[in-house]
Amino acid sequence: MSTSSTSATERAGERGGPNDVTLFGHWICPYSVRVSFALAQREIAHDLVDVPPTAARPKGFVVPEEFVAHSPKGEIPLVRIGTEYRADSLPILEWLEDSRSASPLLPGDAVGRARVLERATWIDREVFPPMIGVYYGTRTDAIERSSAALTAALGRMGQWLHDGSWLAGSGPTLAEAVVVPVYARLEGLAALGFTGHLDHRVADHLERCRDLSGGSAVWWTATQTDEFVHRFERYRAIVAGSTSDQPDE
Ligand SMILES: N[C@@H](CCC(=O)N[C@@H](CS)C(=O)NCC(=O)O)C(=O)O
Repeated sequence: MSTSSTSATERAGERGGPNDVTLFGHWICPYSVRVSFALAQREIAHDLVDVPPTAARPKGFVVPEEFVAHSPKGEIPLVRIGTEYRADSLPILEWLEDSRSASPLLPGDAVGRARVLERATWIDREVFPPMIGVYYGTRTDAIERSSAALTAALGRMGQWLHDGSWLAGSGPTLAEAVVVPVYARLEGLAALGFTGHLDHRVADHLERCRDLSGGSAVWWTATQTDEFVHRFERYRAIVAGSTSDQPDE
């Protein structure tokens, strides 16, 4: 994903106004990528303040004071609109929907909205844990179990694509925002032990997502995939050489 940010002069609004939007995030964080996808897909001009996850911070990285002051758990993503802040990707995505009417990722009707949010939450609960299990896995059997669970979860998600091109409506929605970070790192996951084959509906959906403006804004380059893979290979090597099983974050 691009780490570029719009400059203050490109922003539609004045500092502190409703069009003054800043994302504190990082390309390697899948939760942050959900928000970047939504911002790009909806063409919401914003500043990006790069805050790598703790484990990915370069030596001497100084965490911005504004981030420390407003992120309740010290987690990315954090978004500021005007003078208000929100943390946690799913609440941020809903908040962005409520803050802007153009190019919505949530339907206007209550039933459609509930369906999108239910599916977005399902992906968060069922797809993300096995995905994280693949790259944080340090033992072959655990990685294989996570890989199988991720394949099964993506397969169940694929059933929503029986009747259409998108997960929860006639066009892309927040359900796509939530799953795109999984798709964008799939090659990296394969290098780290994900062996599943995608159902053809899911594979086609992945291609459609990549072609969206939001998708192309966050899709990983080969360099980003390599950095992700090397980071977790190093992590596995460290765990294999130590007595502790704990990640360093
Ligand atoms: N539930 C949160 C999870 C966010 C999260 O886990 N972010 C990680 C990075 S991917 C983080 O900031 N961890 C704290 C750290 O690295 O210090 C969300 O959906 O936004």
